[in-house]
Amino acid sequence: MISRIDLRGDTLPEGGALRDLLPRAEFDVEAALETVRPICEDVRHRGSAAVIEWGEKLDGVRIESVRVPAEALTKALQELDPAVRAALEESIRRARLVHREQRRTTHTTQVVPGGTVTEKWVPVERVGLYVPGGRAVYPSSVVMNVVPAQEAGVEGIAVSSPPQKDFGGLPHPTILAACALLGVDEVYAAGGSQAVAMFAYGTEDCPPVNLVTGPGNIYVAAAKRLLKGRIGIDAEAGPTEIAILADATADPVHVAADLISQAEHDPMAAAVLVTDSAELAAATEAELVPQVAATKHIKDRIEPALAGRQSAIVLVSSIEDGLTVVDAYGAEHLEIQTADAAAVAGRVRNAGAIFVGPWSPVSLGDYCAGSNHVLPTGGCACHSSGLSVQSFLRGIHIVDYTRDALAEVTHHVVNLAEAEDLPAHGAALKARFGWKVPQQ
Ligand code: HSO
Ligand code: ZN
Repeated sequence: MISRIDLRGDTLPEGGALRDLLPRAEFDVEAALETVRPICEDVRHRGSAAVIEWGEKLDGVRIESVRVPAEALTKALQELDPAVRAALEESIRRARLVHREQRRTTHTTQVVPGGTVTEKWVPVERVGLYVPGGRAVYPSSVVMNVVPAQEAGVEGIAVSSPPQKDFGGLPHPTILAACALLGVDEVYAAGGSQAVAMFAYGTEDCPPVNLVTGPGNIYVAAAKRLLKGRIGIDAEAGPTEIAILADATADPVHVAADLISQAEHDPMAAAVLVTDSAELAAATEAELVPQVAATKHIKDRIEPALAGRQSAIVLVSSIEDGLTVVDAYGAEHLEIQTADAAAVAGRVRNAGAIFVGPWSPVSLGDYCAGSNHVLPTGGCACHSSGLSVQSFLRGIHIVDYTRDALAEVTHHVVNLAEAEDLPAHGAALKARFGWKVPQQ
């Protein structure tokens, strides 16, 4: 059901060579560019009519209007199951606690007497938050996108999610209810690349945005890549990944359940166990059989995800080597289920989010830990972070020098400008001092 990679024995290869030994699916965004280019162009030129037509073709439902009417949001909230409402409210409350603390404060550095640089944090004016609605619907992703945007102080927040055949072409009602709970009233029934293009170019219904965030399928990722520059993007999210670094102290029942939990997302989802315990590896394999058999999405997602080349049990000689492996892999989610888990977690360099010990499963983080679940996939954790308040802010430097402070540094600027063969740069300072370099 899940393959094995045995890295015990010789010393581990370095960097790229190690990465090549580790399991990872192809996520060929480049190939999807050709598919999404005409769709984005069409939305650019024909606006909402194109969004509606592509929705009809790709989501199988024709809608009257792309903007979700306010009454639909109110109705969805009224009809929301009270238990789901309570859970969403708790998820929002916890996420706010964490994200509120990510706010940045304006900071002024006095570089020299009379010369200051202030860094001012300014929220992006208008953002488009994408919430997927294909294989599964993700009201939890509404929370994970909207809360950091709100805590950052973004004024214009628009959400888009694919129109659903079973709900008269509206996005899923739980998504609408989550928007209503969060006070977001600008919601669109658009999915895939047409939604990203709508946000980027704007239509008669949806003014253009500055930044698009949120997970999505390969077409959403391709549209983000295509339109990046015109809009800012958070990341090109690929299929979900869980890696678990575990030793003999881990419970195979938990390990198997957690691997399955993320395999449930997608046949391309990755589940990777890295362990120095052959016993735990064998026990987890054995445990996967009955647990997988009892799942709801066994054939379409869980079995293919676990059997795919992106998933494996990786055997290592020691937890030390395990740390090298998980760093090379750079998982979206990394669980540490070892003795002294907090200390081991403290040594991890590359991961989207780290879940410490037996009582912090990834599913907790997916919904109610307070952490964000929009995280870097595909190894991007070595250079990127998950969604946060910071994703919605820009730091602007404000430079303020007096005459004396400028005079004092002019010779340095002039010399550097000469060194770059850009004398007019130096002249811009000399012009202020009678075309001379002021005396030191
Ligand atoms: N594990 C997904 C998020 C999610 N799980 C939403 C359940 N719902 C990517 O972090
Ligand atoms: Zn999940």
